[in-house]
Amino acid sequence: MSRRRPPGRAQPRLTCGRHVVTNPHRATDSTAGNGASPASSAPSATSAAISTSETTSPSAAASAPSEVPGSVSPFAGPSSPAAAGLPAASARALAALETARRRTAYLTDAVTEEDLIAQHSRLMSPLVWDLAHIANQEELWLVREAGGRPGLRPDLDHLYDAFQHPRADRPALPLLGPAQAREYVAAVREQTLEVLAAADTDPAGPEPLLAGAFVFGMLAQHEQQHDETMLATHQLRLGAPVLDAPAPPPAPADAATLPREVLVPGGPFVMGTSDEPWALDNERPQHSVDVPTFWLDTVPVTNAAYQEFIAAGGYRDPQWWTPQGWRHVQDAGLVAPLFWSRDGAGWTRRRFGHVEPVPADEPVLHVCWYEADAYARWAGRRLPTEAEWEKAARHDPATGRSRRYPWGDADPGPEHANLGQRHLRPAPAGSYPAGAAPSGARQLIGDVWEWTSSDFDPYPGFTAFPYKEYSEVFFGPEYKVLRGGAFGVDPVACRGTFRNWDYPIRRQIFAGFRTARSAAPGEDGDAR
Ligand code: AVJ
Ligand code: FE
Repeated sequence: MSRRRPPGRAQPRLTCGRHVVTNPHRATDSTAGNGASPASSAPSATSAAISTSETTSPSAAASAPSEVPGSVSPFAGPSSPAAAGLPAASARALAALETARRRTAYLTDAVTEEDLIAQHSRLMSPLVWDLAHIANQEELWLVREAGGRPGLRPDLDHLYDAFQHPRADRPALPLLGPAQAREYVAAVREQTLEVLAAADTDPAGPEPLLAGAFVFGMLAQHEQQHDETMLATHQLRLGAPVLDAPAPPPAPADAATLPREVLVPGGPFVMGTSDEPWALDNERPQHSVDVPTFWLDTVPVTNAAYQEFIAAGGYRDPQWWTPQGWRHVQDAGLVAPLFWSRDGAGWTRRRFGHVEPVPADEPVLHVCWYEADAYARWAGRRLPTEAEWEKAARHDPATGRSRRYPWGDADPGPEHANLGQRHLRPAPAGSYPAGAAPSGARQLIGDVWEWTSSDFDPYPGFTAFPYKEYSEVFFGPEYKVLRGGAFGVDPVACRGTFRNWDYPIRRQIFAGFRTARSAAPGEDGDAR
């Protein structure tokens, strides 16, 4: 603690000390009544300062900042005074770091201290570990590496090094308690902002970590990825609901009449990226991949469709499963997606503390790769490869270019995709027509992560940057790739090239899938 500045001192730039803890949805959703307001959410100087930009009703002004128009993240704030005069890349980094921090505060302030320390599942860390890990990584990369400073608590590195302690062992470590972790988080951020204000983030600058503010963007993505992990911990946690958000809009009128599948004509496309400034090492470099003609589901597989697989005895018939999948389904006793329970002839699910009927038209969630793979085989189809998924999401046949997103190059807005934890569930299948790909496929970005058939492998020409432990140590057949992001993924950590990966048995992540099939001869649509 000795090198740390005393807590509570004035923040030179930003409102990042004691965080805004109210749910940002409350400003816009007067019907949200089930979120227990945490005791610590009393208005503070910080929330008052942020609410000054509000133009909404007095009741809203008392609770939380209103949404930034056009932003898909409800945690995005009005642009900070500190951003004035910063170069564009630095200002973008500042906004991304602040957005991540508001979400971190919301997720960790929503529960009691006891709950923060508890391990809600052996698959997950205690929330208080994620919280201090976020700060420790920020200290390592932004304060020490980017800032060239000595740092605040190098003595903590080993406790918060994910490679030294598996999740199941973390509760037994001498971790910082909730109050200490929050002080650490704030003290690191104070230094980060000083480093950012002084950094040369010129995109053409000589230092690859700083150019385009890459390392700041990397840490904003890191924090958001842990926010997603903490959201998964919230989903596993038992007890009364503490999070809330408005429901997504109902499906558009044409959802019921969409074609079952869309054609993606064969030929080469550009996979990965070499110029997206905050793309991580595993998305690089861009390279051409020849993808034969295939058909892809227009929308993700729904709960209704998945229930047909269950009702047809899919979990009891080895012909649909790979040998490892069949062994797993039996060893683990799988009979339905995680969080589902039988209710007479139907099913209910537990979702962030609410028990509710499984909605028929929502994309299925919380299935492992083995379940997705078995369903696809039962349906006479297969999972798409990672290259197929990315081609369907990015390739524009009119220009031959690969887009940043299915809808084009514009950053995601609320009309394009269900991202950012603006809702606490996937939107109905067929939603977001404005986010459709040129092929007509919808919801490739947002809603549910989509399992692909592919192992997590490096692209040709891959170089680890800035450290092997982000991607390289995970390459190989043990992990399957997921694409597209889910409702709890922030747009800073989601794009057409973004790659996620996990073990094929994992179900606590927000994963679903869609299926594909190779075109039959004559069904070519081949552009060559
Ligand atoms: C990319 C989601 C698999 O959570 O293990 C977080 C992201 N890397 N801290 C993970 C990550 C380091 C990673 N995934
Ligand atoms: Fe991490």
